[in-house]
Amino acid sequence: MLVALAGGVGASKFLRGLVGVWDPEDLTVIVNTGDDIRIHGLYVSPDLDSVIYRLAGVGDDERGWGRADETWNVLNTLVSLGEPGWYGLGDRDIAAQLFKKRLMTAGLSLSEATTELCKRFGISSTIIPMTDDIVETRIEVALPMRGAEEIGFQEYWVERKARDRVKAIRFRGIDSARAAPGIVDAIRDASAVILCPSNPAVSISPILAVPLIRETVMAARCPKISVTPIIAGAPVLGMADKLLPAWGIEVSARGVAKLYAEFIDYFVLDEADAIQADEIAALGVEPVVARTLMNSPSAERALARAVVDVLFARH
Ligand code: FO1
Repeated sequence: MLVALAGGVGASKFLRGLVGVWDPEDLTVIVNTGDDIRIHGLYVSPDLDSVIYRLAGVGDDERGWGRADETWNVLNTLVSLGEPGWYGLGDRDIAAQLFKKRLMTAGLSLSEATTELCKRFGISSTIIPMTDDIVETRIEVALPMRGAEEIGFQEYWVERKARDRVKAIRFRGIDSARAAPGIVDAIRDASAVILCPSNPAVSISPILAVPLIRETVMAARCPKISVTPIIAGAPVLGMADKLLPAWGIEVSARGVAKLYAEFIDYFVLDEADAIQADEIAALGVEPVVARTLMNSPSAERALARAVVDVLFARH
């Protein structure tokens, strides 16, 4: 069993590649929920949805998030009623949110509702939110004329387009968050753990900050590998460059490798950063140079193949 720790867009592309070269039923994906947002009376888990939609083959590849062939009638109507329109929930997406809301109102936990959603979408991998408890990624920003203020992650990322200077990142509720059912056993039984190419500060770190998940990953004896989300000093997707410095992490493959060096065995860096391989090796982590830009389904598969080869050809 492979276990992958995942954020949203980058992870979902890598995972689509992975299920092309690895038995999907032999894969458990643990997904960040710190980005979750309550809006229009719905509980939206963008990272979970990105993974589900992409693995189900219904994700939008151009935007990266949400569903393909989307229409926006519900959101436009809400806006005409004076409701906020900054968060782009399309009609098809809202249908899935309504289904999830019905399940959760009936008493299912987020992880149970996710299992049901995956079943309906025909996904054979196991997808588990990191916790069923509420954890919120909060960003302390310096706002013009208002000084320091803490805002929600989606407010920072989507509404304010990451334009504010980030002073701190906090995961509210993390200390008491319990790993969702199935996670600890999956990591204990894993033949390898993969850290997907996701934002280290707000996608992978919240997962590893759930106390029991961190403990179990650290104690797991299987090989652990991380795939860089940074190529040539810039995030492939998103705005990680705005968030990493708030944690004193250099925006580079080397910077991300350093963050995980304590527990990973391998770090996959891009060919463009091959020059950093020696420094990564000096951290006690084996560097693996590969093409990491996932600009086509075949590139996603090739990257996943490179990861699987490292994990199983060398052990
Ligand atoms: N990202 C945006 O940049 N703008 C949006 O309007 C937006 C809407 C949205 C709706 C559903 C969903 O599942 C994801 C959505 N995202 C949007 C992406 C998402 O909020 C972030 O990219 C992730 O949280 C970062 O991992």
